[in-house]
Amino acid sequence: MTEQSVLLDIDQGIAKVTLNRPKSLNSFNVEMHEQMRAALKTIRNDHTVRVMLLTGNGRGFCAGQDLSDRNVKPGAEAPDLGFSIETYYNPMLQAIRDLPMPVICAVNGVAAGAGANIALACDITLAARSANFVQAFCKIGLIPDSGGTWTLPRAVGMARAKGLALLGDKLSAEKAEQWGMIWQCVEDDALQDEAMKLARHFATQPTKGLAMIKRALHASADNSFEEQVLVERDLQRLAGRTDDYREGVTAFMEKRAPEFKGK
Ligand code: T3D
Repeated sequence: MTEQSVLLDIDQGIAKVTLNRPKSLNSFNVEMHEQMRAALKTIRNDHTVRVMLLTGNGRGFCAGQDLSDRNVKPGAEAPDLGFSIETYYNPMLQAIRDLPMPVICAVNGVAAGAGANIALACDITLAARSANFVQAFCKIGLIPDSGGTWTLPRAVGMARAKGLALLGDKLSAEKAEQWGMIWQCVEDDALQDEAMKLARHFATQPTKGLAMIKRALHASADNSFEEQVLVERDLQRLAGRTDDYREGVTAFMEKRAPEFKGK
């Protein structure tokens, strides 16, 4: 039996997704894209899931597109990379971004090309101290995709985004944390435990409220202050109708820990 390229394990509200093509540093071929799409759909439709945790198997997190899947021999017709982006990468990034729950990424090793930008598209990104981030696209004549040209300048500012994208140098996990590109750099042997600890925390939190926090922050990227406070009004109205809001206030008044159900 062939090994699955994407492993999905759902347990106690936590959906753990492991990229599993370690020999090619978990780079994406079509089969892996299809398995990732199916995993994201399962997570979206499973109402027991309250947090997703994404990581990689082996010494890398993800090296982006599997370059051995591209025929660039002399005389071969140029591949339509726009088709690949439109069919696979963009829907994957959009699906991750739109998940109505926190998405944690545990970057266990090198994150290159689309792999780097997938990590940056997650909500809370932890990275092992030995991991690094590489906007490798410029080294093969491409441009950063998977949302990188949007995410990077917003995360680190234009000067650093240009440096990373135009030079394609490795950025250490430590510097990525210092630059505000990721949430936290942790010791290698603590990464999976720390990520799971966070996942367990989120699995007990007011999931609908957290999903609305994501929506509000995403919306803020292109809104004026005046527009954004209207988004806040609308989402707060919805948040105020959740069972978890009721439980949060009741628990506070009764001086006890809340028991959120994600509803
Ligand atoms: O095509 C489209 O659909 C458009 C969309 C594009 C999205 C993209 O992601 S484009 C960018 C593609 N990715 C890259 O350009 C990164 C290529 N990889 C590297 O630059 C380096 O491998 C790393 C910096 C990631 C890691 O370097 P290092 O020295 O730690 O490892 P290595 O020795 O280079 O790689 C280890 C193995 O993984 C090696 O195989 P081998 O020799 O042991 O059999 C290497 O060939 C393989 N590997 C690494 N990256 C890829 C890959 N195989 C296929 N595709 C890869 N992207």
